[in-house]
Amino acid sequence: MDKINIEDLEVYAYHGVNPEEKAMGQKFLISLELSLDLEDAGNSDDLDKTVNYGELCLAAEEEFKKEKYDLIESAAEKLAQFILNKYELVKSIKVCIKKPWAPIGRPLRYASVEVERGWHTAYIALGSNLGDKNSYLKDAIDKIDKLPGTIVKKVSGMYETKPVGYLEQDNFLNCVIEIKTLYSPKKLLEQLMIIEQILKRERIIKWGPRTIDLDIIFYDDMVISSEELIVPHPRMHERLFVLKPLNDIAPYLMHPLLNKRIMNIFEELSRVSEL
Ligand code: PH2
Ligand code: MG
Ligand code: MG
Repeated sequence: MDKINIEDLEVYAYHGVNPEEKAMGQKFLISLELSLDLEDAGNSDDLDKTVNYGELCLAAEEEFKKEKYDLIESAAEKLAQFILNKYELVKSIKVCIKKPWAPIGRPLRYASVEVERGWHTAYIALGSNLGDKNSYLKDAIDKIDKLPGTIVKKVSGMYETKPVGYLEQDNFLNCVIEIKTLYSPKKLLEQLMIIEQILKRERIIKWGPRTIDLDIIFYDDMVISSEELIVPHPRMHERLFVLKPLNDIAPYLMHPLLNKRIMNIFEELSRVSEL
Protein backbone atom coordinates (compact mmCIF):
# COMPACT_ATOMS: atom_id res chain seq x y z
CA MET A 1 0.00 0.00 0.00
CA ASP A 2 1.15 3.58 -0.68
CA LYS A 3 2.28 5.78 2.23
CA ILE A 4 2.47 9.35 3.42
CA ASN A 5 5.15 9.87 6.07
CA ILE A 6 5.76 12.60 8.59
CA GLU A 7 8.97 12.23 10.57
CA ASP A 8 9.66 13.82 13.94
CA LEU A 9 7.16 16.67 13.94
CA GLU A 10 8.16 18.75 16.98
CA VAL A 11 5.31 19.56 19.37
CA TYR A 12 5.43 21.04 22.87
CA ALA A 13 2.86 19.32 25.11
CA TYR A 14 2.10 18.23 28.69
CA HIS A 15 1.88 14.42 28.77
CA GLY A 16 3.59 12.56 31.61
CA VAL A 17 3.09 10.69 34.87
CA ASN A 18 5.14 13.20 36.91
CA PRO A 19 3.36 16.37 38.07
CA GLU A 20 6.32 18.47 36.77
CA GLU A 21 5.73 17.10 33.29
CA LYS A 22 2.10 18.24 33.35
CA ALA A 23 3.07 21.65 34.79
CA MET A 24 6.17 22.47 32.73
CA GLY A 25 5.55 20.50 29.55
CA GLN A 26 8.26 19.19 27.24
CA LYS A 27 9.20 18.46 23.65
CA PHE A 28 7.64 15.50 21.80
CA LEU A 29 8.46 14.18 18.34
CA ILE A 30 5.53 12.75 16.38
CA SER A 31 6.05 10.42 13.42
CA LEU A 32 3.12 9.29 11.28
CA GLU A 33 2.96 6.66 8.56
CA LEU A 34 -0.39 6.79 6.73
CA SER A 35 -1.35 3.89 4.43
CA LEU A 36 -3.66 4.94 1.64
CA ASP A 37 -4.01 4.62 -2.11
CA LEU A 38 -2.19 7.50 -3.84
CA GLU A 39 -2.73 6.37 -7.44
CA ASP A 40 -5.69 8.67 -8.20
CA ALA A 41 -3.92 11.69 -6.69
CA GLY A 42 -0.73 10.89 -8.60
CA ASN A 43 -2.53 10.57 -11.93
CA SER A 44 -4.83 13.59 -11.52
CA ASP A 45 -2.45 15.91 -9.62
CA ASP A 46 -5.47 16.75 -7.44
CA LEU A 47 -4.93 17.59 -3.74
CA ASP A 48 -8.54 16.56 -2.94
CA LYS A 49 -7.65 12.93 -3.76
CA THR A 50 -5.01 12.67 -1.05
CA VAL A 51 -4.27 13.94 2.47
CA ASN A 52 -2.75 17.42 2.63
CA TYR A 53 0.27 16.80 4.86
CA GLY A 54 0.45 20.42 5.95
CA GLU A 55 -3.11 20.33 7.24
CA LEU A 56 -2.44 16.87 8.71
CA CYS A 57 0.47 18.20 10.80
CA LEU A 58 -1.51 21.17 12.12
CA ALA A 59 -4.51 18.97 12.97
CA ALA A 60 -2.28 16.34 14.63
CA GLU A 61 -0.52 19.00 16.71
CA GLU A 62 -3.82 20.53 17.86
CA GLU A 63 -5.23 17.11 18.78
CA PHE A 64 -2.01 16.10 20.58
CA LYS A 65 -2.06 19.24 22.76
CA LYS A 66 -5.78 19.10 23.59
CA GLU A 67 -5.40 16.79 26.62
CA LYS A 68 -2.73 15.98 29.19
CA TYR A 69 -2.26 12.20 29.38
CA ASP A 70 -0.13 10.29 31.87
CA LEU A 71 1.08 7.93 29.13
CA ILE A 72 2.46 8.49 25.65
CA GLU A 73 0.59 5.24 24.87
CA SER A 74 -2.70 7.14 25.42
CA ALA A 75 -1.55 10.11 23.36
CA ALA A 76 -0.57 7.76 20.49
CA GLU A 77 -3.83 5.79 20.69
CA LYS A 78 -5.99 8.93 20.59
CA LEU A 79 -3.98 10.45 17.77
CA ALA A 80 -4.32 7.29 15.65
CA GLN A 81 -8.10 7.22 16.21
CA PHE A 82 -8.41 10.93 15.48
CA ILE A 83 -6.58 10.70 12.13
CA LEU A 84 -8.44 7.55 11.00
CA ASN A 85 -11.77 9.21 11.79
CA LYS A 86 -10.85 12.54 10.17
CA TYR A 87 -9.38 11.25 6.88
CA GLU A 88 -11.62 8.75 5.13
CA LEU A 89 -8.90 7.83 2.61
CA VAL A 90 -6.54 6.53 5.30
CA LYS A 91 -6.79 2.73 5.70
CA SER A 92 -4.28 2.33 8.51
CA ILE A 93 -1.71 4.35 10.38
CA LYS A 94 1.44 3.96 12.44
CA VAL A 95 1.95 6.58 15.13
CA CYS A 96 5.31 6.90 16.87
CA ILE A 97 5.71 9.30 19.81
CA LYS A 98 9.20 10.11 21.06
CA LYS A 99 10.02 11.87 24.32
CA PRO A 100 13.60 13.19 23.99
CA TRP A 101 13.54 14.89 27.40
CA ALA A 102 11.99 11.96 29.32
CA PRO A 103 12.87 12.81 32.96
CA ILE A 104 14.42 9.53 34.07
CA GLY A 105 17.60 10.97 35.60
CA ARG A 106 19.83 9.42 32.94
CA PRO A 107 20.85 10.65 29.52
CA LEU A 108 19.01 9.01 26.63
CA ARG A 109 18.23 9.86 23.01
CA TYR A 110 14.52 9.36 23.57
CA ALA A 111 11.86 7.02 24.98
CA SER A 112 9.16 6.16 22.45
CA VAL A 113 6.04 4.13 21.68
CA GLU A 114 4.71 3.05 18.32
CA VAL A 115 1.17 1.83 17.62
CA GLU A 116 -0.41 0.63 14.40
CA ARG A 117 -4.18 0.96 13.97
CA GLY A 118 -6.57 0.63 11.05
CA TRP A 119 -10.06 -0.01 9.74
CA HIS A 120 -11.42 -3.54 9.77
CA THR A 121 -14.50 -5.05 8.14
CA ALA A 122 -16.76 -7.25 10.25
CA TYR A 123 -20.10 -8.98 9.69
CA ILE A 124 -22.55 -9.22 12.57
CA ALA A 125 -25.63 -11.44 12.68
CA LEU A 126 -28.58 -10.04 14.62
CA GLY A 127 -31.55 -12.01 15.95
CA SER A 128 -34.59 -11.25 18.11
CA ASN A 129 -37.62 -13.31 19.14
CA LEU A 130 -39.08 -11.44 22.10
CA GLY A 131 -41.18 -8.26 22.21
CA ASP A 132 -41.02 -5.78 19.34
CA LYS A 133 -38.43 -7.72 17.31
CA ASN A 134 -38.19 -5.22 14.50
CA SER A 135 -37.42 -2.33 16.80
CA TYR A 136 -34.88 -4.36 18.80
CA LEU A 137 -32.98 -5.03 15.56
CA LYS A 138 -33.25 -1.38 14.46
CA ASP A 139 -32.15 -0.13 17.90
CA ALA A 140 -29.17 -2.47 17.96
CA ILE A 141 -28.07 -1.36 14.46
CA ASP A 142 -28.41 2.27 15.53
CA LYS A 143 -26.35 1.67 18.69
CA ILE A 144 -23.63 -0.14 16.72
CA ASP A 145 -23.44 2.76 14.25
CA LYS A 146 -23.04 5.18 17.19
CA LEU A 147 -20.07 3.29 18.69
CA PRO A 148 -16.94 5.42 18.37
CA GLY A 149 -14.85 4.41 15.36
CA THR A 150 -17.58 2.17 13.96
CA ILE A 151 -19.76 2.68 10.88
CA VAL A 152 -22.60 0.46 9.63
CA LYS A 153 -21.96 0.11 5.88
CA LYS A 154 -24.63 -2.40 4.77
CA VAL A 155 -27.85 -3.82 6.22
CA SER A 156 -29.47 -6.97 4.79
CA GLY A 157 -33.19 -7.61 4.55
CA MET A 158 -35.03 -8.68 7.73
CA TYR A 159 -36.20 -12.30 7.66
CA GLU A 160 -38.72 -14.07 9.85
CA THR A 161 -37.23 -17.49 10.63
CA LYS A 162 -38.25 -20.62 12.53
CA PRO A 163 -36.27 -21.27 15.72
CA VAL A 164 -33.28 -23.54 15.27
CA GLY A 165 -31.98 -25.61 18.21
CA TYR A 166 -34.44 -25.01 21.04
CA LEU A 167 -37.81 -25.24 19.24
CA GLU A 168 -40.36 -24.28 21.94
CA GLN A 169 -40.10 -20.56 21.28
CA ASP A 170 -41.45 -17.83 19.02
CA ASN A 171 -40.14 -17.23 15.48
CA PHE A 172 -37.07 -15.01 15.11
CA LEU A 173 -36.44 -11.91 13.10
CA ASN A 174 -32.89 -12.07 11.68
CA CYS A 175 -30.60 -9.85 9.67
CA VAL A 176 -26.87 -9.32 9.03
CA ILE A 177 -24.88 -6.09 8.84
CA GLU A 178 -21.48 -5.14 7.50
CA ILE A 179 -19.49 -2.68 9.58
CA LYS A 180 -16.20 -0.82 9.36
CA THR A 181 -14.57 -0.61 12.76
CA LEU A 182 -11.40 0.43 14.57
CA TYR A 183 -12.11 -2.05 17.41
CA SER A 184 -10.08 -5.22 17.80
CA PRO A 185 -12.21 -8.40 17.76
CA LYS A 186 -12.11 -8.59 21.57
CA LYS A 187 -13.13 -4.93 22.04
CA LEU A 188 -15.87 -5.27 19.42
CA LEU A 189 -17.27 -8.30 21.27
CA GLU A 190 -17.23 -6.33 24.55
CA GLN A 191 -19.15 -3.46 22.94
CA LEU A 192 -21.73 -5.83 21.41
CA MET A 193 -22.26 -7.49 24.80
CA ILE A 194 -22.85 -4.06 26.37
CA ILE A 195 -25.48 -3.31 23.70
CA GLU A 196 -27.12 -6.71 24.39
CA GLN A 197 -27.25 -5.76 28.09
CA ILE A 198 -28.73 -2.32 27.37
CA LEU A 199 -31.42 -3.96 25.22
CA LYS A 200 -32.29 -6.19 28.21
CA ARG A 201 -30.92 -9.46 27.00
CA GLU A 202 -31.26 -12.09 29.72
CA ARG A 203 -29.31 -15.32 29.35
CA ILE A 204 -31.65 -17.96 30.80
CA ILE A 205 -31.85 -20.89 28.37
CA LYS A 206 -29.01 -21.62 25.93
CA TRP A 207 -30.32 -20.87 22.43
CA GLY A 208 -33.59 -19.76 24.11
CA PRO A 209 -35.75 -16.63 23.65
CA ARG A 210 -33.89 -13.31 23.53
CA THR A 211 -34.69 -9.68 22.87
CA ILE A 212 -31.43 -9.38 20.97
CA ASP A 213 -28.50 -11.58 20.00
CA LEU A 214 -25.44 -10.05 18.34
CA ASP A 215 -22.87 -12.49 16.93
CA ILE A 216 -19.63 -11.69 15.13
CA ILE A 217 -19.65 -13.85 12.00
CA PHE A 218 -16.49 -12.61 10.25
CA TYR A 219 -13.71 -10.15 11.15
CA ASP A 220 -11.59 -9.41 8.06
CA ASP A 221 -10.38 -12.86 7.03
CA MET A 222 -9.15 -13.57 10.54
CA VAL A 223 -9.42 -16.95 12.22
CA ILE A 224 -9.80 -16.66 16.01
CA SER A 225 -10.08 -19.55 18.46
CA SER A 226 -9.87 -17.96 21.89
CA GLU A 227 -11.97 -18.82 24.89
CA GLU A 228 -14.25 -15.78 24.56
CA LEU A 229 -14.56 -15.61 20.80
CA ILE A 230 -14.56 -17.99 17.83
CA VAL A 231 -14.39 -16.44 14.35
CA PRO A 232 -15.68 -17.29 11.75
CA HIS A 233 -18.79 -18.12 13.80
CA PRO A 234 -18.56 -21.92 14.16
CA ARG A 235 -22.17 -22.63 13.17
CA MET A 236 -22.81 -19.90 10.59
CA HIS A 237 -22.40 -22.29 7.63
CA GLU A 238 -25.18 -24.54 9.00
CA ARG A 239 -27.67 -21.74 9.54
CA LEU A 240 -29.90 -20.36 6.82
CA PHE A 241 -31.00 -17.58 9.16
CA VAL A 242 -27.41 -16.25 8.89
CA LEU A 243 -26.58 -17.27 5.30
CA LYS A 244 -29.71 -15.86 3.66
CA PRO A 245 -29.32 -12.29 4.96
CA LEU A 246 -25.51 -12.47 4.57
CA ASN A 247 -25.99 -13.51 0.93
CA ASP A 248 -27.98 -10.26 0.41
CA ILE A 249 -24.99 -8.06 1.27
CA ALA A 250 -21.89 -10.21 0.66
CA PRO A 251 -22.56 -13.07 -1.82
CA TYR A 252 -18.94 -13.18 -3.06
CA LEU A 253 -17.30 -13.05 0.37
CA MET A 254 -14.96 -15.99 1.00
CA HIS A 255 -15.24 -18.12 4.12
CA PRO A 256 -11.57 -18.25 5.19
CA LEU A 257 -11.71 -21.84 6.53
CA LEU A 258 -14.18 -23.52 4.16
CA ASN A 259 -12.62 -21.69 1.20
CA LYS A 260 -16.02 -21.19 -0.39
CA ARG A 261 -18.05 -18.11 -1.23
CA ILE A 262 -21.18 -17.27 0.77
CA MET A 263 -23.38 -17.69 -2.34
CA ASN A 264 -22.17 -21.29 -2.74
CA ILE A 265 -22.48 -22.23 0.95
CA PHE A 266 -25.97 -20.67 0.95
CA GLU A 267 -27.03 -22.43 -2.23
CA GLU A 268 -25.81 -25.85 -1.04
CA LEU A 269 -27.61 -25.53 2.31
CA SER A 270 -30.81 -24.18 0.69
CA ARG A 271 -31.04 -27.34 -1.40
CA VAL A 272 -31.25 -29.58 1.68
CA SER A 273 -33.13 -27.42 4.20
CA GLU A 274 -35.62 -24.56 4.48
CA LEU A 275 -35.54 -21.23 6.32
N1 PH2 B 1 -30.34 -18.01 17.27
C1 PH2 B 1 -29.98 -19.00 18.06
C2 PH2 B 1 -30.65 -20.28 18.09
N2 PH2 B 1 -31.66 -20.40 17.12
N3 PH2 B 1 -32.98 -19.60 15.35
C3 PH2 B 1 -33.30 -18.63 14.50
N4 PH2 B 1 -34.24 -18.85 13.58
N5 PH2 B 1 -32.69 -17.42 14.55
C4 PH2 B 1 -31.71 -17.16 15.46
O1 PH2 B 1 -31.15 -16.03 15.46
C5 PH2 B 1 -31.35 -18.18 16.35
C6 PH2 B 1 -32.02 -19.40 16.28
C7 PH2 B 1 -28.81 -18.82 18.96
O2 PH2 B 1 -28.23 -17.66 18.83
MG1 MG C 1 -26.46 -16.60 18.25
MG1 MG D 1 -24.72 -14.77 20.76
